[in-house]
Amino acid sequence: ANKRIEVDLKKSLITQAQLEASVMMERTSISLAEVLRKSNSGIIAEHKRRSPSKSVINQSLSVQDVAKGYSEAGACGMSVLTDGKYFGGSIDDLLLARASTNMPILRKEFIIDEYQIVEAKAYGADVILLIAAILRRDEIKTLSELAKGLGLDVLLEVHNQEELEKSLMPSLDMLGVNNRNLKSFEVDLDISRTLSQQIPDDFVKVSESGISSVEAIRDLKEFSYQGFLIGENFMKTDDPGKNAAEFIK
Ligand code: IGP
Repeated sequence: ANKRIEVDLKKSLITQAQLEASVMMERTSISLAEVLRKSNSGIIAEHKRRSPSKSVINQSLSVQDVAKGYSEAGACGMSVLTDGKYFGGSIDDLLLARASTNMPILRKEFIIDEYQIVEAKAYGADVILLIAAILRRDEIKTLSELAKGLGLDVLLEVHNQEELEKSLMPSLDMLGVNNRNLKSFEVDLDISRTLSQQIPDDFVKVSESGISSVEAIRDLKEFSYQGFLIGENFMKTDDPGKNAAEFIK
């Protein structure tokens, strides 16, 4: 289909037809948006080994143990980074997480091609991330409609008003405001506060990145956020599940 994805196809040695024949395609997805609407905590806990802004975060724990820890802590959902280049993840991490928890799982990836969405479903994801900064409006539409057709939830990530305005459409379930500037890596929770009024109420609002205290969450709830995506703060300890539990009780 798309030229940009040919490299990935060769690397994974699996065709879209093979993905579509996977037993996981029959699994009923769990809606993260629904879980967040009903939850008080709103915690989406991320598995993150390393990042461009903070090279090593946690290289020693298995994704299975992290998934079990987050599950036991009572998190609403789990985010699994499958990007290898910048975050040291892989598509197998998604499958291993799926085997270890019943929570809804978000595939955290730079999605630019339909193949990656079929792959997400075939490896057990319930939600995909689409990043407004790297996609045109027509691409967001095509990709989100494909995801909805597969029963997946869509989390659309924005960082400023322009990205938000170009992206709003009914095939999105959640609007994520990334507090981290993807170029400078600077974190500012004011970005969530400022953009909140401009997000229509039909979308579940998620605040992403740089959240490190219960107080910050309490404050963001005042701005009608119902989801809080936290990675580094949980992963930097040797018991991410225990750390997450502190945010949920
Ligand atoms: C988690 P933090 O600061 O809690 O580790 O952030 C998550 O928001 C972050 O990993 C993230 C991300 C992304 C990673 C948000 N959007 C897009 C890769 C791609």
